[in-house]
Amino acid sequence: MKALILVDLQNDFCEGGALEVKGGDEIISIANKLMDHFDLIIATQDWHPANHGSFAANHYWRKPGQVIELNGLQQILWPIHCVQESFGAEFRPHLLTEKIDEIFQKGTDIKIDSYSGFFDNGRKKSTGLSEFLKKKGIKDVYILGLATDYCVKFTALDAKEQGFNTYLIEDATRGVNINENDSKEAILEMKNKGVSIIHSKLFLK
Ligand code: VGL
Ligand code: ZN
Repeated sequence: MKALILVDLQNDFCEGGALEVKGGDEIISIANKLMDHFDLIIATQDWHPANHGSFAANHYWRKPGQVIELNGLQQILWPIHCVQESFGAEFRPHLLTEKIDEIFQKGTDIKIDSYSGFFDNGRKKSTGLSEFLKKKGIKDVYILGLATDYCVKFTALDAKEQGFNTYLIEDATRGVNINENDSKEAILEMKNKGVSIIHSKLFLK
């Protein structure tokens, strides 16, 4: 059984969003076409309270891009994004959300960020995604979405670590690239840790 995980296909990561990822919108139509080829469709949703500790605006004199210590972990500060119930946190309007079987929200605890769809960044709390996939008999997990160098990467690494055959659909991901090569390095790291890097044309003829 194969699952497709759509990582954070939300307005704030697409064109005009608060944490806009270049080319983010190009992924939506690929995701729409791919969904029919899988047994189970999962979406993750970055879902922060307005006072979340990853927002630069919630710290004195801090700007996006700076790194602080948040509860003992290194934390990159971001612009305010994906605030619960806001337009920015909604899925991109042309995403065919009726095909999504289950949504896993993350980043809800103000004291800790959560890039992976499986665990928070301190790996203390599980979202329940791993157990959910196992209960559904899923062995193969395919991942696409935003952003390659953060949420996609950590979701893929955790999927592999949880024992799933893990595939990254590379042409259906885009990165933040604070440093020019971040996405390239993220893909290399996933590959080195056993994630298979594939292209959507494997499914779409
Ligand atoms: C993400 C930064 C902050 C992501 C989420 O979806 O990759 N990046 N929150
Ligand atoms: Zn976030």
